[in-house]
Amino acid sequence: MGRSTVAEHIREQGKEQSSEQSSPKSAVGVSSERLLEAYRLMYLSRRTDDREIILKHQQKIFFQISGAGHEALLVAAGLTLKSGYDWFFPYYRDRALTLALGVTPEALLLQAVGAATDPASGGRQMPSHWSSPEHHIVSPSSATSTQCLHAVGCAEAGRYFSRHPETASKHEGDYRQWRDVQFHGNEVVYVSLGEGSTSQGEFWESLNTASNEKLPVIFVIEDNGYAISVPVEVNTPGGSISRLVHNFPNFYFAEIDGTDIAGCFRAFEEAAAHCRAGNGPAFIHGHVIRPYSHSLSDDDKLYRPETERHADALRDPLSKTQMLLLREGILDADGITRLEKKVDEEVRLAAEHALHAPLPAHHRRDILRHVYSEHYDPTRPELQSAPAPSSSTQERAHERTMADLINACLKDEMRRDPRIVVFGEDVADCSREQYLDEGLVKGKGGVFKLTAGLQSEFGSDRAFNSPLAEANIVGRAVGMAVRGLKPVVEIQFFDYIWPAMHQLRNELPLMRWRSNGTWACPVVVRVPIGGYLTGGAIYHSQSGESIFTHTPGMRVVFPSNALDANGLLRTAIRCDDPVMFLEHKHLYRGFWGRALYPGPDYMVPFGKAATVRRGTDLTIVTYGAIVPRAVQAADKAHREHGIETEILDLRTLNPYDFEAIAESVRKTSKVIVAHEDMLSWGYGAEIAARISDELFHDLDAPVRRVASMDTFVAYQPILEDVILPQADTIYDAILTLKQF
Ligand SMILES: Cc1ncc(C[n+]2csc(CCOP(=O)(O)OP(=O)(O)O)c2C)c(N)n1
Ligand SMILES: [Mg+2]
Repeated sequence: MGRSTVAEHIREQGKEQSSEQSSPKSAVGVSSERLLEAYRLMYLSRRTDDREIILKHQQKIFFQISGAGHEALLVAAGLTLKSGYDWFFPYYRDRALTLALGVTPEALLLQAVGAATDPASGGRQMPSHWSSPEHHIVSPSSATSTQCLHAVGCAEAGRYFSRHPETASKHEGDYRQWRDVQFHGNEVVYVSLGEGSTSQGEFWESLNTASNEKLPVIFVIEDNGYAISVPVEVNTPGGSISRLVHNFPNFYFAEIDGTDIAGCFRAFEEAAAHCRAGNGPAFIHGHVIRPYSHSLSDDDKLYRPETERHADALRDPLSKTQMLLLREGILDADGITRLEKKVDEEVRLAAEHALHAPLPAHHRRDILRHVYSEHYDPTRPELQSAPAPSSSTQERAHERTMADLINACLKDEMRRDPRIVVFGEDVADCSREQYLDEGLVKGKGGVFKLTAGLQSEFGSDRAFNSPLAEANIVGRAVGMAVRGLKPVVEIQFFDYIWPAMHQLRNELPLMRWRSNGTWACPVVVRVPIGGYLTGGAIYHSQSGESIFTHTPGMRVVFPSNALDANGLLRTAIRCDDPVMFLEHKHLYRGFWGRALYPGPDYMVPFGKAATVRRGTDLTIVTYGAIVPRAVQAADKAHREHGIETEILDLRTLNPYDFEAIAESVRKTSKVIVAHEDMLSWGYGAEIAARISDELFHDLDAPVRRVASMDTFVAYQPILEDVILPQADTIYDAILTLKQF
């Protein structure tokens, strides 16, 4: 085939990938067709960036960050890996990757203008936040490195479905109904980040698990020498991330010139072969350039001298690849001009379409769409079922604790739904399975034993220990849930939830909204919370639920008794949203609120308060461990003063039952909002504000709050007693309020 005929052939083929096997290799070991296609995509990527830059200067788009200088590495990745088969967690420089996978320039520009028809986010995310279910590109956040753990979880899910293919089938009546599970035994997962972002702990946490589990993840480090203005040696000791990681077992490693297209193809082919063969993960460290500033909000002349920028320009992958085409005789100057003109026109048309695209509707209803699932409504009253205790007299003879009934619910649901996986710190019975098999040990099953027996019954594929790293737990769960698994993970103590905060605030609850409903990760995060432990002290007694009720997209559940815990956990597991399931440690094994096992299908809907005590004089709105204390206080106030107190147990904090609150307040005209967490900026502040706002005319007294002091929980019990609200604190509040 002559030069221009090759070019025409490629142009005819559009984005179609050429068959590497059947085409003769050029001198650099890559076929002419593939090199030509690579150049077309690289040029397309650069021109799309350039077009966005013009549009930004014209104020027709609102942000721009380019992929310039990274194109060779990314086109090689996109043409080597399989679109819609492998999985992709790219970062913002990966424009060329997405184009190579088949995303159109128009789709990218639709995001830049924030169009309603932006397929990645419907105008919700900045440009360069790629997402496309069709191409298996999963919606990212802007946070550097959180995607690494998602990639790991995604690879684990692929392996799980390959080992248990029967679990992929749909199931009516729970979140599975809306999950199309796809998997291939030899799929790989791509994840990329900049060299600066390798400083983040979550990157290292992801290497840890990928290595340990021999997962087919290709980590791509796009090393352009700078993180905004911070040079590589500030982020990376010694300046080479390759040197730092090379002791991780099971990896394929390649450190390459990421501006040399042929070398990039070789590295990705070898990496993919290593991963597909099940040998473990791969790590490709590509040295690239950043010819433009970090973004259009940055000016690199402020921190990079002309000499350095000039040296970079000499390595521009576009000119290098163009030279290669000429040198190899694949295309002559005219051919290049023709190809580039065609791409220019394609980009011009794409921009024109994008600029005429409809803008998103900005009604409240539309804006709130996809904060939560539209499929499964966990507040449906029909979910409330009657408990169906066993008819055996032996079973009926003893009521079970909250700990027992949470454990029972986990077992029931794992029997019912083979997609549930449970992991966290110490949750397995015994990681060294042989000790269990040989009957040498009984097994642990959680520091509070809530997951006892799960590994023994369901196997180590479904109940296992995580490393001691909370972000690792939640981040992997996100990646698994995106693929259709149902992770029910445990954070050992609420006090240690903070390392996972990025995942819990910026990833898990946002996936559905930021992708405009195309991706979701309905994970359940179980967390022991709260004090009254006499000796728990600062780091085993904290509350802090309002931080999560202040996070859109996250359901927050806080049961006060065994039966509710059982029914609410079942709803949490079956529903289609992320749920923070808060379990008060002091209620786990107390005598308060024990119940008979209600059967394997007992459910309690979210957003429905329980009236724990009826009364006409005043209302207490509360939840969790304050419920029994409020009952104690109310009983005393009745005994001693004849006061009739109504107590509402909210049971779920988001959503919460304002109707029940309003109904009670209309009856009593006096209300106390009581909780264990600190007073200031606590959960009660919002409830109190809303009551004052919406029920002002029904009130005969100011809304009162009872809560802990604005400090942490001390070790010495006499200090803890003063810091946390007690039954007597509530009793005093009842008497004071009654005087109005
Ligand atoms: C967790 C987090 N911290 C800070 C930022 C702000 N930020 C965005 S990009 C960036 C630099 C990233 O550098 P690098 O990883 O080298 O990627 P590059 O931009 O050079 O491709 C920073 C600090 C962020 N997005 N996320
Ligand atoms: Mg960088």
